[in-house]
Amino acid sequence: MANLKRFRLVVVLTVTGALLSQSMANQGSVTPPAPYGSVPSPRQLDHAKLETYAFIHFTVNTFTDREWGLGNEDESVFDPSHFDADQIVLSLKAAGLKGAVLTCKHHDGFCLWPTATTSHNVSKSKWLNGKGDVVKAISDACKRHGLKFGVYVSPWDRNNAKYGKPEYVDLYRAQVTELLTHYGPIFEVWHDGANGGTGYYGGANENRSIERRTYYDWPTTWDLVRKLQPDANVFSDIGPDLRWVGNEEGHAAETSWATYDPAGLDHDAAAPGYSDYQNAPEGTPHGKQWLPAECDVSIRPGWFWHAAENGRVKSPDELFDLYTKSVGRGASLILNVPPNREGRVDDADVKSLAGFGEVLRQTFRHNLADHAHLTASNVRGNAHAFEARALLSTDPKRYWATDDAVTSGSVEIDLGGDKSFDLIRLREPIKYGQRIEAFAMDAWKDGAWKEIATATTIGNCRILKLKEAVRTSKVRLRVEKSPAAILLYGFGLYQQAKSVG
Ligand code: FUL
Repeated sequence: MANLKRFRLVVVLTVTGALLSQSMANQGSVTPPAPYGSVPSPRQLDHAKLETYAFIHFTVNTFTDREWGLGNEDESVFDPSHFDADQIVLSLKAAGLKGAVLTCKHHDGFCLWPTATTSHNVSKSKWLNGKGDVVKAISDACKRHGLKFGVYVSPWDRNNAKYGKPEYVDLYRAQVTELLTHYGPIFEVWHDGANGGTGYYGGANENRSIERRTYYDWPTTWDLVRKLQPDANVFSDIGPDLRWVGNEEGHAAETSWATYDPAGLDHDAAAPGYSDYQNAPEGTPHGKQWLPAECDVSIRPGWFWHAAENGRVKSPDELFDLYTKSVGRGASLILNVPPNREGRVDDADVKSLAGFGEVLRQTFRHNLADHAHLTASNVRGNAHAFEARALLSTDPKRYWATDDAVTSGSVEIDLGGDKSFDLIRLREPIKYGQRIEAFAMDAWKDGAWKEIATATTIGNCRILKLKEAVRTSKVRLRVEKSPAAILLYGFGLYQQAKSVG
């Protein structure tokens, strides 16, 4: 009798235990993975969701046909004949760009807003009899059309008499303060690295070099940005939120880490305009600082509008190619679109932007793997929450994950019939850091697996462009190297849409 009771107890306990662990697994109460290494701040995480946004280069250079103004331009030269902020912003929106960063002040020192810091500004121009404010017009149009707004404010000022003296740094901060307090939420503050040289400097017409490491005392300016616009991401050669990718051609490196530990030119501390940017394209593998790359490029050869470049606007296919080499390598893309002398975006640029937007929308509209059946070599705690199917999720909160001890593995994706694709996309939920160092894709061909692509990093987004379209009923993702558990989502197979025109 006693034995029978014990037997019953064991059966009850075992069954309850099994049910409990099954329901735990189903509810996903298996320990979630711990973050790995350096992770993004909440503001960096938000920024990573944007992927593409615009640059707007517009100032006296538009009217003088220069790339770098000298600083001696008469304010009256700034006189757009049909300025239309809505037309500008809507042309960006058609390309799917999520924000716009305006050159509020370029190196020539002319301010596109009626600043109190210098008379070299838009209020002294002929445009709208000096009553206009380009910063207000563009930021308001961005609000109207649902784009974020950001400011480029050049530290180098070839007009200002104080440039090179300590007082100029206070004046620069006063300009930053005006821009960050009068125009609503700012998503990005752009500090370029061009620093010092010849200029007008209030009539001195001389060469002024500055001590790049110390002159601007950048940490104080960044503290000011944090105080005035805590959600804004600060861009410079070395961050603190976004790093320059090291070229102005709009692409990140094949291997691209969001982590980056910048060094100065003499192995000392780095500063904007004083960094050894050799490693900026790749970043620092498993580095200490989360500092993702931003890829800057212009839709035309120059940053500013030049009539001579009207026939050299990048096509939708060229823009899509840059997209796969920037966003598709885990970075963000800031695409410059310079308004012309009318104060509008030229027809050719408008057409190309719309074409690019259309290619993007059509290409990623339909994931050919959406209804696939997925089987993984390992699922974290066998939990529903981390199952193979979560690889298809488009929400970073749901992802396929392996057990902590499992740092390589594969997922078979049965497409349930033949599908043709030439693009493969996948993502790491970067909230938990960037991990993957090597992975490959196979396709089922004539009864065996055949490798169709290999790559290194993934990060926020990886897009693999195949040399030619692959037609198959089954693909396999193989993660070959990761320093910690594998976490992936956003897997998709796509066929690049044809651009019209
Ligand atoms: C650089 C500047 O010198 C160029 O004129 C342009 O504004 C580019 C985006 O940044 O530092």
